[in-house]
Amino acid sequence: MNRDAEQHVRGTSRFVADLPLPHGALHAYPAVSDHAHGRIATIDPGPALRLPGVVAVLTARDIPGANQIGGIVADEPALAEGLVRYVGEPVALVVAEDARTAVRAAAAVRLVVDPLPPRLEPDPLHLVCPMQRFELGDVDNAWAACDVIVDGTAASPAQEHVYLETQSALVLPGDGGRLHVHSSTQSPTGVQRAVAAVCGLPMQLVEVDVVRIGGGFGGKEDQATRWAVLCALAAQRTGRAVRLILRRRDDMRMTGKRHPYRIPFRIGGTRDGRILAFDVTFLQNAGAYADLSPAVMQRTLFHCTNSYAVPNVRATAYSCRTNLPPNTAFRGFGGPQGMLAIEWALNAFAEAAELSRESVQRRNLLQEGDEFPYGQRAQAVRAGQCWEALDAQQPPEQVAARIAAFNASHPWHRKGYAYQPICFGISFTNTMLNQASALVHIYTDGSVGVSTAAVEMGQGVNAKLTAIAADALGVSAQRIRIESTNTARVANTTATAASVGTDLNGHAVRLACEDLAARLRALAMELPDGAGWTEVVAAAYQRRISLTSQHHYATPGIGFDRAAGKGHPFAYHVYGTALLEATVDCLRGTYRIDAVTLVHDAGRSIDTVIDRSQIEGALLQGIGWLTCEEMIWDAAGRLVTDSLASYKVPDTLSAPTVDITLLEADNPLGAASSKAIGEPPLMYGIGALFALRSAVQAFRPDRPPVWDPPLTAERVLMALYGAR
Ligand code: MTE
Ligand code: LUZ
Ligand code: MOS
Repeated sequence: MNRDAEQHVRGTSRFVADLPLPHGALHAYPAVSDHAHGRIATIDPGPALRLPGVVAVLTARDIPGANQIGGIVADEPALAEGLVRYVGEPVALVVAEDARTAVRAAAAVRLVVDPLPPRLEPDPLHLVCPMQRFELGDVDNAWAACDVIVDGTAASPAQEHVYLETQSALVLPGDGGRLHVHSSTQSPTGVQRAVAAVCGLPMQLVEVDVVRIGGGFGGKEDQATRWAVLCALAAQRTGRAVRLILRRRDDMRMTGKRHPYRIPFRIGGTRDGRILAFDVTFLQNAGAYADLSPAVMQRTLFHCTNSYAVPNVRATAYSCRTNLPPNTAFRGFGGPQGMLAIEWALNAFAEAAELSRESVQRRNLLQEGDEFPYGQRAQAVRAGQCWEALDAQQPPEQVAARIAAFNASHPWHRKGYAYQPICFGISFTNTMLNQASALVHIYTDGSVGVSTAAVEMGQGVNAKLTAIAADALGVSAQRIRIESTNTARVANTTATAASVGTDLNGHAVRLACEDLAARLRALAMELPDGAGWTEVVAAAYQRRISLTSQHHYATPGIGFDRAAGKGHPFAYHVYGTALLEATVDCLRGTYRIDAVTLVHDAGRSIDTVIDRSQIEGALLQGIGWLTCEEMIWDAAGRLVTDSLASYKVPDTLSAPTVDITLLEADNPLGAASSKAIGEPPLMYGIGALFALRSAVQAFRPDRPPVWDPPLTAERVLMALYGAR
C-alpha cells in the first residue's frame, strides 16, 4: 500500500504550500498575455508597483542569465520578450508581501500588444522540429493486394492533467549565492538546470528538493520548471524567500495539455480481415513552444500499430507550432494518440469489410517475433495470453448474448461493448535518459535512509523502493525511509516519467543495498551467533566499515537510431486486454461506462494494492479523455473550459465497476521482476469510444455515426438525432 496513505488521510502530508514559510517570505505571481499572438509594444509595471505591498515587478530585462527554459529545443523564454505566442504566456513577474496582493498586482501590470493573427490548428508548414517517419515493408505496393481500402481522419482530443496540487515553488536564498528550491516537479534536475541557466549560476549552487508532489501525470515533467525559475529569479533579486502557487484557473489557462492531433490515414486488408497496409500522418498540435513535443510525437509513431502485426506501415509525424500554451507530457506520452489512430482505422476497416471490429482485432494480434515498425522484434508477447484469459472469464458468446438480450428488452436504452488490447513500450525512447542512481545510508541505530532520483507523485514508488531495499538488506520495511528527492544527494536525475520510476531507481536501490548487505554479511560471520541487525550495524561502525553505498543503473541492451528510425528502444512491452461495456440512454444521450473487465500483464507485482489502483486510476483517466473531458478554446485562443465547473473529469460516482486480473510472470528487466504500471492501463480507456459507438449503432443502425471524441452526452445526442 502507498506509504503516504495514512498521512494523506490525516492531512499531515506536506506539499509545497504546506512548507513553513521563513520570516519575511514574499509571494510571486505572473502577469500574462491576453493575446494568443502579437508584438509586445509596452510592459508598464507602474499600476502594479503603485499597489501597497508590491516589492518588485520583473521582466525579461531583469534576467541575469539566459532567458531560456526550452528542454529539447531552445525556443522558450522564461518571460516573453518581443513577441507573445499564447494566451497565458508570462511577460512579467510581480513580487509582493502577500499572495493576494501579488495576484491583484499581476492583473494590474499594463501590457500593450500589437496583435498578430493566431494559428490554433496544426499546419505542417509550421513545425517545432523536423518531420519524422517510421517505415516497415512496402506500403505503396501493398495496396494492390488489398480487397478493402479505407480512408479516414481520426481526431485525438486534448486533456487537462488536473493534478490536485497546482504548479508550485518555494525558493530560499542560501549562503554564498545558493538557491534552495522546493518545487512540485517530476524533474528535479530539469528544474536545477533551468534555474541555474536563467539565474546565471553554476548548477552546484542550485539545490532542488522534492518531498512528494500532489500528482503530476506528466504535467510536471517539464512544465514545473517555469514556475520554479520565476520564483528563483525573484528570490535571487530580493534576497528573500519567495513562493509562487498558481491558482487552479490560472494553472489551467497557463499550462500545456495532452496534445490534440488530427490524423489522416489509409488502411487496407483482405476481405477476411487481415490488415496488410497502414499509411498514417500525425498532425500534432504542439502549441507555442517545443517543450517535450518532439519526444511525444516520436512515441506516437512507436505506438501507431498498438498490439497488432501490420506488415506494411508508413507513419509520418509533424509537430506543428500553434498559438496555444505549449502542450506537454501526459500519461501515455503520445502513445494514446498513436493507439487511438490504429483503433480508429481498424474500426473503419471492419465496417467497410462488414466484419466485427473484434474479429479484425483478434485476427491481427501481435505474435512472438513479429517486427514493430521501428525494427524491434516482439519478445515475451502476452497479447494473446491476456485476451484468452479474459475470454475464459467472459466467454465472448455469453457477452454478445447478454448485451443482445438487454437491447431487445429495453426500448430506450442500448448497451454496447468493445475490446481494447494494449501494448506499451517501456523505456524512455531517448536512450540516454534510462539511468538512475541511489544513495543508501545505514545510521548507527539501524535505521536506513534511501535517496534516489524518483519523485513520489501518488503512484507509490516510495512503497515499492522500500520493499526492494528491505528485501535486499534483509530487514523489515519499518526500518527504511525513502528520503526526499534532492539534487545535492542524488545528482543528474532523469525525470520520474515513462513509467520507469520503479524500474530504474529500483535496480539502483537493489544494487546499493546488495553492496551493503554483502559488507554486513561478511562481518556477521565474525560475530557471535544470533547478532541482530542493530548489533551488526553497530559492529560495522566500530570497525570503521562504511555504512553508506551509492550505485548507478543503466538499462542494458537498448538503443535507437533516430535517423534510420530503427533499433531496440524498449527494454520490454506491457500487454493487456480489457472488455468495456456501456449503456446509452437513447432519449437523452447520457450514458454510463458500466463495467470493465481486464487482464493486465503485470510481471511479478511488488505491491498489488498499488498496481490495482494504478490500473483503475489510469483506466478512468483514459475513459475521461475520450468521453466527458472536453477542452474548448475560443477563436482568439482563450481557454473556455478553465475550471472544474466547465471541464468535467470522471468522478467516483461515474466510475465503472472494474474487475482486474493481474497476469503474473517473470520480467528480468523490471525491478524485482515487476513490470512498469503507471501509464499503460490508460489506453484501455480507448475502448470506451467504441463501446459507446456500438451502443449508438444498436439504436440507430440506419445512421453511420459521426464521431469526434470526446464523446460528451451532447455529442452522443447529436450522433443519435442531429443533422449531419
Ligand atoms: N499516479 C498518481 N497517483 N499520480 C500521478 O501523477 N503519474 C503517472 C503514473 N501514475 C501519476 C500516477 C505517470 S504519467 C507516470 S509516467 C508514472 O506514474 C510515473 O511514476 P512511475 O514511473 O514510478 O510509475
Ligand atoms: N518522457 C520522455 C516520457 O522524455 N521520453 C519518453 O519516452 C517518455 N515516455 C513516457 C512518458 N514520458
Ligand atoms: Mo508520465 S507522462 O511519463 O509523466
